[in-house]
This record gives sequence, structure tokens and C-alpha cells, in this order.
Amino acid sequence: MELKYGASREKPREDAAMQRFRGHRVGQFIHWGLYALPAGRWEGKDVEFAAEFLPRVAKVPQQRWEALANDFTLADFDAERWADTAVALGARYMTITTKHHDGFCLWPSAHTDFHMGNTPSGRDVLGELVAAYEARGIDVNFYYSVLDWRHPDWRFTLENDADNLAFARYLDFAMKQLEELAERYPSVKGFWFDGTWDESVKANGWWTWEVERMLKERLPGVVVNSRLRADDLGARHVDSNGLLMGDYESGYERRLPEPWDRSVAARDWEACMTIPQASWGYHQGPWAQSTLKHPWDVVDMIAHCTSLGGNFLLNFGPRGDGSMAPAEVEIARTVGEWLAVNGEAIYGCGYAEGWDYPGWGYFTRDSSTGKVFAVVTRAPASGRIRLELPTGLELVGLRLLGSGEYPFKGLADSVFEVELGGASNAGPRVFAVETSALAHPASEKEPNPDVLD
Ligand code: FHN
Repeated sequence: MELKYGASREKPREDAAMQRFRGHRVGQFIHWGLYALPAGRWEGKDVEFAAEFLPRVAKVPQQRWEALANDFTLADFDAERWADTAVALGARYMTITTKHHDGFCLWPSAHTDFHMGNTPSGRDVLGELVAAYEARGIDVNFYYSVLDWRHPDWRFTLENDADNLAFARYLDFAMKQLEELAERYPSVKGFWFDGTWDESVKANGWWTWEVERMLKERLPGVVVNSRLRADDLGARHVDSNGLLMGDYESGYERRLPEPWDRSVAARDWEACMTIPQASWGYHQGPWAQSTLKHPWDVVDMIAHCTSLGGNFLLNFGPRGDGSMAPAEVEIARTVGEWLAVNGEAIYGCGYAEGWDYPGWGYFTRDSSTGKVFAVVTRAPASGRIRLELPTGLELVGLRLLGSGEYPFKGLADSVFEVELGGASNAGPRVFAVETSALAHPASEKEPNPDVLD
């Protein structure tokens, strides 16, 4: 079908900027805005919903929400300390909410008065963060919510001419803000769009196409997520011809693909994840604080994404005073210590073609050297794993990352057993798997039932 505003290419991008993004694998997401001040509590009551939705869920009068800007004093904000948590995590990029659904901007925007410049400190938080992260070699991407609860011209649906006119003004405003971001922070590496699911945006696929075009023209190499895009017919992420729009698929939110679904590996993609069960902004109540993920679950998700060629973006919700939540810093530290030992199996790695999903964890493959890794995130109670190689290969060496050569036992052609020993305090074990072709390959294995429809 002929589309004016559909996908711009059939195959994944292979330029250096895209390869860099693809190799990152681990990113730090940050949701920070006025919602960090009430942190999920309004008029003394915990509101059991994502903290950034508080103004809607608690029906906070607009004036009172805007007045929070007077208390956004940044008493304990230090961009350098935030960037240190990303280093501790082992993140290779960071994506920050420049504007979330409430419309508040973390930079002094010339197109609204609802921004950082009009808070007591007047500091350009975004500029400080870009400088601090980039000084540590960490790429910065900008999250931007197209949905804007505050702007008078925002519309969820377009019912009449007046709505169309208002929404056209809104799209113009959002375009200007995006141009402003590109101009003020030209080192930004990517844009992450959100809040594009409403009928109003879907009816204006041309605008999403134009935004992508504008950003790519002004910022060569910039990487844009699929969530921005709608085509001529309102199809989102993937156009009406089945082709991905934007540079990578960004629909996996608080969920990951099935680990055996190798079809996912054909595209670039990224999953984003909260540390508490369901809040992106900092939520102080037990509803959120009693649901924080275990660092080894985070490691499992990182390996899971890598094994299917995706990036993992772990969200942090700093507190209203600008400090990072200690529990989140601690998780970052533990995950980062694991990555410092085992990152060889993650950074620059992806889908290991021919290696079936093993159930006890994941296989990943280094995209440049071809080395395969076995990441054991769910060791069986027996303390042993069966290592099944693709037909025709045999195991000639096993190296436990952070340690050294490791013993194994042959069970059959291409099937080996590895004794893990007791539980490890250092988290999931990773083995570098060295193989060679079997001298006398056996007949084809039975297919893996997990991947049969
Ligand atoms: O509503 C937002 C939510 O607050 C958060 O920003 C997430 C991050 O992926 N996106 C939206 C929901 O899809």
C-alpha cells in the first residue's frame, strides 16, 4: 500500500550511531518532575497509582499543581551524583523526561512559562545533566510526552473544526519545543516519545513523520523510538504495511517478550521497566516501596533482553529534593557490580542464532567476535544445567566469567552437563562457551516445543 507517512526503511539502520545505541544494552531511565514532591501522597492520603499520574487520579486543581513549582528548590540535586549512579549501574545511556504528561519542562523553554527557569533555583537541570553524563561517556536521550494535560490546545479527540484548529496550534507548539531541545542540546543522542496513543495524534500521522524528519535533519545520527509514530491511517509503531516506524520498537513497557520468541530479534527494540511494580515517578508509600525488584531480577531482565537483541532501560524516580532514592541507588550498585564481572555477555551482544532458549537462563552472542555466553539466571534445584548446543557443535571449553576454566561432562552429541555447585552470592553465573564442529554430526535434534505454534 502506498503510504506517505509510513516507515522510512525496510531493514534496521546500520550506521555507526545506531550500532552504538544497539551495543549499549543497559540504560538508565529517569522520571523526574513536580510529581516527585508529593511522591504519591495528596492531602495526607497515599494514592495507589503511578506517582506521575497524581494530578489526574487525585483530581488536583491545576493552580495547586502549578504551585508545586515554588517548592521545587533542588535542595539536594547534584547532576554529578545522578551520573555516578548511572556509572555504578553500568548504564551506557540515560533517557530523561524533559516534559511529562503534566506539561512541566525540565529546561527553560521559551514556549511556555511552566518550566525549571521559573522555579526558585532557576537552574537548567537538563543542561547540567547532559554535561555530567556526557563527561562520563554516557549518552543522553530525551523523553518527551506529546500528551500534555495542561496545554489549552491539547485534545484527546478531534470532534469539530474548533478542535482541529486548537490541536494544530498544539502540534506547532510541540514542534517548536522539540526544535528548541535540538538546538539547545545538540549532543543529545536520541528522542523517546510518549503520550502518542490518543485519537488526536493518530489522526495526524504526518506530524509524527515530520518530527522524525526534522530531528534527523538537525541531529545527524539521532535515534528515535517507534512510539512517536503513526502512519497515514493511524497505525502506530508499525505501519500499515507491517514495517517498523522510527529506529527501534519501544512497545515493551513493564513487560518483556517471551524469551523463546526469536521473531523479536529481527528488529531493534528496547524494553523499559520500573523498579517498584508500577510507578515511574518516585512514590513514597508502601504501595510502591514494598514492591521494589530484586537486583537479580533486574539482571535476569537485562540478559533476557540481550538474548533477543534488545536494550533494557531501568527507570529511576529521584525524590522531590533532587536526591536519588537510596534503595534504587543500592540496586544500581549491585546490578553494576554484576555487570562489571559479566558485562562481556551483555554489552555489544545479542541473539545467538541456532541456540535454543534453555529455560535455566539465556544464551547471548557477542555481535563482533561471535562468542556465545550462557547466563544462568534460574539454576535448577539439582544444581546442574544441561547445556544443549546447536546440532553439529561440541563443547571444547567453558569459562566462568570472573573466575576461569570450568569443568563439564558430555552426555550425548552436543549435550553437556555442568555442575554449578552451591548458590552464588554474586548473582547469576555466566559461562563463555567455546565450541567446535563435531567430527561426526548426528542427525537433526527434535525441534524445541516452546517455539512451535
Ligand atoms: O504514562 C506514561 C508513564 O507515566 C511512563 O512515562 C511510561 C514510560 O514508558 N509511559 C507512559 C505509559 O505508557
